[in-house]
Amino acid sequence: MHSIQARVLTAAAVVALPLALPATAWASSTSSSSGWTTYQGSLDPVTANKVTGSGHAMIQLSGDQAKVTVKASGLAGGASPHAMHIHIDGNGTCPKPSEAKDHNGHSSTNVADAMKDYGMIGTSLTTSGDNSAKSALAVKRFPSGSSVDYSRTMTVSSKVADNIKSGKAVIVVHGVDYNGNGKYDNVLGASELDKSLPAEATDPALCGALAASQMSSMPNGGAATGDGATQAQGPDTGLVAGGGALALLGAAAGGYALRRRSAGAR
Ligand SMILES: [Cu+2]
Repeated sequence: MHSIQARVLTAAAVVALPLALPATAWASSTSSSSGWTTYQGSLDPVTANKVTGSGHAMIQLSGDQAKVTVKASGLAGGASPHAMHIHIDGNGTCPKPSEAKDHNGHSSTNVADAMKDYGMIGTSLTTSGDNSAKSALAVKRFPSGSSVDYSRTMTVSSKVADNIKSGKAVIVVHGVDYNGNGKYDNVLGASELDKSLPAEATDPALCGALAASQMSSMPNGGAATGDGATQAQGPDTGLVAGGGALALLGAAAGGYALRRRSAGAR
């Protein structure tokens, strides 16, 4: 009898607790009841790839609509395009420095090395047009230069939406300058996904897992209100010859994930 009473009292206390929350907490939690839920994550450098930049990503999700904001700085400069994706179906984590491997005599992390952490490409964060994995490396439709200021509202697959909601979605910005010479070259050898490309062009630079957030704006006050991409189109960088081949990255990455899965990863 005593324990039942205690349980009832406890239940009553739990019910009463939310009522004690300040009005501001109610206001921010209504963002989900109005249909939009916000997910955020800081983008941290993949230090194994000699990256020192950083950034922040936010996705506001309602059904299959995603308002995506990515801000980053300190990336490989010049005209280097930076492929960016929402990765899914991995562990929802970023590669640790200890996971670096030898590539062409240099300790670094490539896309395949990090696959178990952040999974395969679910959405390509292109500036225009198709945003599926088919556009994984559509270099003309990604931000370029040392900083990124990206905002686009897009449709995502239900699989991607589910990954975002379950904390398995990871934002990855690619393209590194391992040897600091201002361009993508073969210091790390060829890309494991496409031998016609330098690994520097496809290796992960920044990475961040998304988590549900009560804040519906970016930390620096840069609220994501714009529709469409704000990032100017990057110039032709000479990687375009690999454009068709680059598009294969999605298929190659997907194939890699499938092999992992059939190998008993689940
Ligand atoms: Cu990616």
